[in-house]
Amino acid sequence: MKDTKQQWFKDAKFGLFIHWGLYSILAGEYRGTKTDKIAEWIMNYLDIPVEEYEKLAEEFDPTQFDAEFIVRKAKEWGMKYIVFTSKHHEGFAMYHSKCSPYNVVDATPCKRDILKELKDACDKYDMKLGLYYSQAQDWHDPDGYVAKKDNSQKDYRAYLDRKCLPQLREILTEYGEIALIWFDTPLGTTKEESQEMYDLVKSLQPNCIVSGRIGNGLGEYMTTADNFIPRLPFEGDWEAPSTINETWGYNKDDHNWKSPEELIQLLIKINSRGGNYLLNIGPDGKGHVPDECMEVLDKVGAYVRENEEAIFGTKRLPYYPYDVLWGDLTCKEHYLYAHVFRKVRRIEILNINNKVKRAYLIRTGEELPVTVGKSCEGDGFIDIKVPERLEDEAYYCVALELEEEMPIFESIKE
Ligand code: FHN
Repeated sequence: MKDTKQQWFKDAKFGLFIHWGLYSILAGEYRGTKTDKIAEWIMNYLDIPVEEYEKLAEEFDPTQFDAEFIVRKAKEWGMKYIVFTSKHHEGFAMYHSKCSPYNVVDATPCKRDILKELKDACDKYDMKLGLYYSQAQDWHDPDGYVAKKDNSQKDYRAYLDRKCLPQLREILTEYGEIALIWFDTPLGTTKEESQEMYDLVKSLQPNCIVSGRIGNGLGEYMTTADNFIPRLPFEGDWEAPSTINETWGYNKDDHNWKSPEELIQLLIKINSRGGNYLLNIGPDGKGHVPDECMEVLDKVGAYVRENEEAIFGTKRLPYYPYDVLWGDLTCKEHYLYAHVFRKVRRIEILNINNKVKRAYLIRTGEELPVTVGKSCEGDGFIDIKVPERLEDEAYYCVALELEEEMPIFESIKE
């Protein structure tokens, strides 16, 4: 079972992923050819030569990027941490790297250390900052791995010594406390090499969490596959990295935004199964986050803020033998939370054996009538009467204060 040993991560439940790099300038299209794949992979999928791709740096001038604005928004949306791409597979460092001139200060006209701006804003607003770092894939360094291509002539060790390990050292020594390093796509990295990276992180910042995708089973929490939710409550610390549309990096043609309702349901489903939801935004080349994306997140944030006690700090729900048709459940200590996603007149929780002290609508604190009993078949149930004025509403949450510490669910009898 994976254990980060960091209480903040176990409690966090909701985080913001930011994919931002030179690919954001291309926005899914290069010289008239569009990619129908994830936009940050455009260099790879469209076979853009390094000498051409790297020229994008000369255009990088993100006049609309405002780190404080993004951090304030993440706070407002109820998120507890941010993970930012310090270097994605393209190999471009979004901070002032001393070991590679291919970075946002030395190679661009803007000369802004984006990571520093973000870290300062996070410190100002008391937000945890984690850093994505593509450890194995580096499409700019001649010896970095490139997925889907021939890597047989690469001197991976030379790349590790020349770029990967020194850059990890930089991001962990030059920017204060880093909450976690989000490794990704280890490809051919050996167990010894992953261990070396792990040891380096821990020697520089012992409390910095190492993500699951360092590879070779060494991460301190499980990172699910992209947009993947385990079917059942999953033990240990884990996180589901997810997109709001269909891409991570900005693609001007991808308007397939999930609705606020879908995102709220996904968040609660992940939380009820014991995980954190790491939800991505992809600013454009100027640093602007698409308006539709912000609008969706504002609505998700309103639900999260209003019902924070039913999200932040919740624990994995004990195995529950069926899907609740009106919504979903989360729990912590003496509380069970009923997140109502459909219009209903009663909220029934079946196959449960707890005594309930009281039920209240989190939004207002108003107590609601609750009955606890046994069905004719002898199964325990809890039944809450929804006030008439709420019968035409959905997306609210009712808290149940229980006498016992955790909900006690019965398994379904034959
Ligand atoms: O290849 C990357 C992809 O671009 C993106 O960063 C995601 C985020 O989880 N990780 C990899 C694919 O799983």
